[in-house]
Amino acid sequence: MTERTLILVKPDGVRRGLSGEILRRIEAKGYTLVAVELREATPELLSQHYEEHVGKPFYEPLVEFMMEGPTLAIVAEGNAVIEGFRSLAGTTNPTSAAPGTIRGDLGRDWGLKVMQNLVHGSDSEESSAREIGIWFPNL
Ligand code: IDP
Ligand code: MG
Repeated sequence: MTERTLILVKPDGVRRGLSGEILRRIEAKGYTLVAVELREATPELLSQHYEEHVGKPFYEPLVEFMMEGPTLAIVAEGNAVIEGFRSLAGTTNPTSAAPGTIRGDLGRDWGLKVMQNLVHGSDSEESSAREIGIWFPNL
C-alpha cells in the first residue's frame, strides 16, 4: 500500500483561514487526499496523539491550544509522503523555519507558552499508523 501520513491544520491555522492554503500546498505537491474532516479535539484524544510529550513543560499549554477551536484532520497519501510533508511544513519553530515552508511563510512567534506553528505531520511510519488510528479509526 502507498504510504500515508496524518496531517493536522491546528486551531491557529483554521482560525486564521489558512486551511485552504495548506490543503492547496499538499495537493500542489502531488499528494492525494484520503480524508479531510473538521474536528474538535478532546483531552483524551490529545493525550494519545501527544503521548511522547506528556509531562513536558509545554504539554498543558499545548493541550489548551489544541482545544481553542476546530482542527482540520487530514490523511494524505503518496510515496514518501511522511518525509515529504514534514519538508513542506518546515521546522518546529516558525521563526527559524525556512521561507517556502508552511511554518516559514505563514507562521510566527506570538510570545505564547506554546509554539503556534499551524500544522502537525507524522514523523515516522510507526507514528503515522498510530496517529491515523487515533484520528480515523475507520480507515
Ligand atoms: P513537531 O510538531 O515539529 O513534530 P514536536 O517536538 O513533536 O514538534 O512538538 C509538538 C508541538 O509542541 C510543536 O509542533 C509545537 O506546537 C509544540 N512545541 C514543541 N516544542 C516546544 C517548545 O519547546 N516550546 C513550546 N512549544 C513547543
Ligand atoms: Mg512531532
